[in-house]
This record gives sequence, C-alpha cells and structure tokens, in this order.
Amino acid sequence: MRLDYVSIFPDYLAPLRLSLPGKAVASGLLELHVHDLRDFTHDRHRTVDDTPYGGGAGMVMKPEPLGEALDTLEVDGVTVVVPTPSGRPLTQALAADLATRERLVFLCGRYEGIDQRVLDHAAERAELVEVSLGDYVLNGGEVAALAVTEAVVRLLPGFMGNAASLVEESHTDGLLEYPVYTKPAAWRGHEVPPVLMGGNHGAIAAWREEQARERTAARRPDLLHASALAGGDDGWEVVPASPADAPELLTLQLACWVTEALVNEDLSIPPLHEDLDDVLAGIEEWDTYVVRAAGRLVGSVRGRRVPDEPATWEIGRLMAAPDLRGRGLGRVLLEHAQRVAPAGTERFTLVTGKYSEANLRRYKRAGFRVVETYDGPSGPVLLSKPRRRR
Ligand code: JD8
Repeated sequence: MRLDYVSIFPDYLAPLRLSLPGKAVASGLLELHVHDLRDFTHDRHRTVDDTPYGGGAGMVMKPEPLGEALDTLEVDGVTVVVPTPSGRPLTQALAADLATRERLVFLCGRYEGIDQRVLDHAAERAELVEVSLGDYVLNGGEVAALAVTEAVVRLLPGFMGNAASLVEESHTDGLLEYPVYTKPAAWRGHEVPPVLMGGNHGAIAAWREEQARERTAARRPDLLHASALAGGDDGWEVVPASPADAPELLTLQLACWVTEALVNEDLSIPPLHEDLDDVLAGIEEWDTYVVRAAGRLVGSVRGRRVPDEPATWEIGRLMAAPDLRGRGLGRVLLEHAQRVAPAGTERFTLVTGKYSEANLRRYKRAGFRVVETYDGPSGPVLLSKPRRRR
C-alpha cells in the first residue's frame, strides 16, 4: 500500500516512521510519502490560506496549492482521505474497507478548513472519503491522519507479526474486548479468574464471550443497540432459505467474495465462479439460512454433515452484506450455524482464505482453531471446533 500525506506541518507526521508503520516500510509492505503543502505554492510568502468569503473568524485553505498537490500525486481513481469534524466516523468497518485500497492520499487541513471546491473537485476525479475521528474539535487533520493510518495499516495482510493478536479485538464484531490477565496469578490481593487457568478452551472462549458481552452492555450499550437496530442478535431473524432467495443470495455471495478475492489476491475462489443454478443446488444440498433487514437479503450461512464423516458439521458460505460489517451479523450467523447442527455432531469445520484476517479473527474468537492450510493461492485454511456438550 502507498500512503501520501499533504500538510503544512509535515513534521507532525514524523511518527509514521516510528512504531508500526515504520516496520511495514522496512518490509516493503508500505510506502510512505509526506509532502509540505507550501511546496505547491509559487509566491514569495508560500501562501496557503486566505480570508473566508462571507466574512467570519479565521482563515481558509486556498484551493490552488491543494489542487496542484492532487495533480502531482496523480489522484485520479485513487482514494483521497480528508479528516474533518463533519466526516463519517472512523470505525473498524471503515478501517477494514480502506485497508483494501492500493493507495490512500491524505489531505490534512488546518485553520478553519479547506475551500469546499477542493473537496468537490477531488470527488470528481477520485474516491473522496471525509472521515472524523470523533465528536470533538481538533486544530487540524494530522492527528486524525495518523489514527486512520494505524487503524488501517495494522489490518494489512501479513502486517501484524502474529495475526492471532488481531483476533480478540474490540469492535471487530460489535463487542468490546474482554479483560486480559498475565502472570503472576495473584497480585496485590487480586486473583486471575480460575477459568483462565483450567486449559479448557471451550470454557475459556465462552467466559470471554460473556465478559465481552457484559462489558459492552455496561459501557457501550449503543453498540449492542446499533447491532439490534440493524437487526443484530435477537433483532437479526435467521430463517431457512428458499429457492426464491437464490437470485439475491447469488448477488450477496458475489459481493462478499469480491472482498475475499481482493484481500487474498485470488480470483479463483469457487464462490466467484457460481451461477444461479449452482446457488439453487446449494440450497437443496445444504441446510441454508438467510437474514433479511428491511426486506433486503443481508446475510446467509449454511451447514451440512461432511459426506462419510457424520459427526462433523461443515459450515460454509457465511456472508454479511459489506455495508453491515462490524454489527455482529457474522457472529449471529456463525452461532446459528452451530446451533442448528444435528444431534451426534461432535465438531464443526469451516474454511476461509489464509489472508482473510477479519474472518480468521471472528472464527478464532468463537473458539475455532486452524487445523490445516491447503496449498492453493489463498489456501484455504481449514478451521475446526469441538462441539461443547449443551
Ligand atoms: C481537520 C482544520 C480545525 C475545525 C474550526 C478548529 C477530524 N474529529 C475531529 N475533530 N476535529 C477534526 C479536524 C479539525 C480541523 C481539520 C480535522 C482542519 N481543523 C477547524 C472546524 C472548526 N477549526 C477532526 N478528523
């Protein structure tokens, strides 16, 4: 990924060369370029701002220097990120989306902001993403550019040394992270919860899920509410699929696996090469379930007994509409696929792309473990989880 930053305070972005992005640059995963906006001026005073039309306090950033910067950085068809208090909130879902881009160009504003025509012009020739760090006022866009960079870069395939550490994270699927502990087992009268010392992975996964849910309900009920509004948990109604769902299911399937193909740089993945008949056959062969929100088919999952392995319940085609990621829909579908497994099921299996960090996070958080990695361009990776006695 290539990242460009335009700012009147280029040194403000020096931290990029430190910490995480620094290593990514060293390993060639990341290319960073910081540009001083004044280098795109031609007057003796290197002017980048002027008084606001219509009057009022403060100064506004002039369009010409920013226009020249966009030209020089050849932003046609590229994603231009502009931090602004009036932008869309930065979320894990937006970070994961931006992480699929080849390039990001950050325009860091100062003063009262950037002349609106620069943004209108950028939107005519590039993908303009106006983003806000949160509902408070900063003096410029640099801090937000640094935060967006960290949230995005750490999701890049192969970036986090141990992808596993991305697993148990807040906001990955609508819940806050659970409490964590390390040695010593007792400290200043505080003990580590015994369940964590018992080595029973299923019990540990269940305790952590419960802790995450309780903490979210206590500290961020809005997250639970948001996923409920979007039909989450008891709001997402998971129902058996019918052949009539096939056209929408094919559309959702292709949309979801485009992201997988991008992340895994592999266009050969089977879901991308299916047509309506294949989807109809799948609905026949597998126990297939769908979720609708406001009438729109937004999620699906299926399960079947593995031929000649009756005790293994294979879960597949778990899909959540790209615009609804981070709302817990994937978690609800995964839980449902396990719940509907027939009696006699001893384990669950599923596969995903070896570079599908978000999926791997969700599955490992749910207690699945990688048992095999096939040697295709994107694996896949086979994960398994023992079925806990209910
Ligand atoms: C970009 C200029 C300062 C903002 C007059 C103070 C983001 N979450 C966020 N809060 N503030 C920003 C932000 C502030 C910026 C610029 C981002 C460029 N300012 C302006 C309007 C009021 N001054 C931000 N992301």
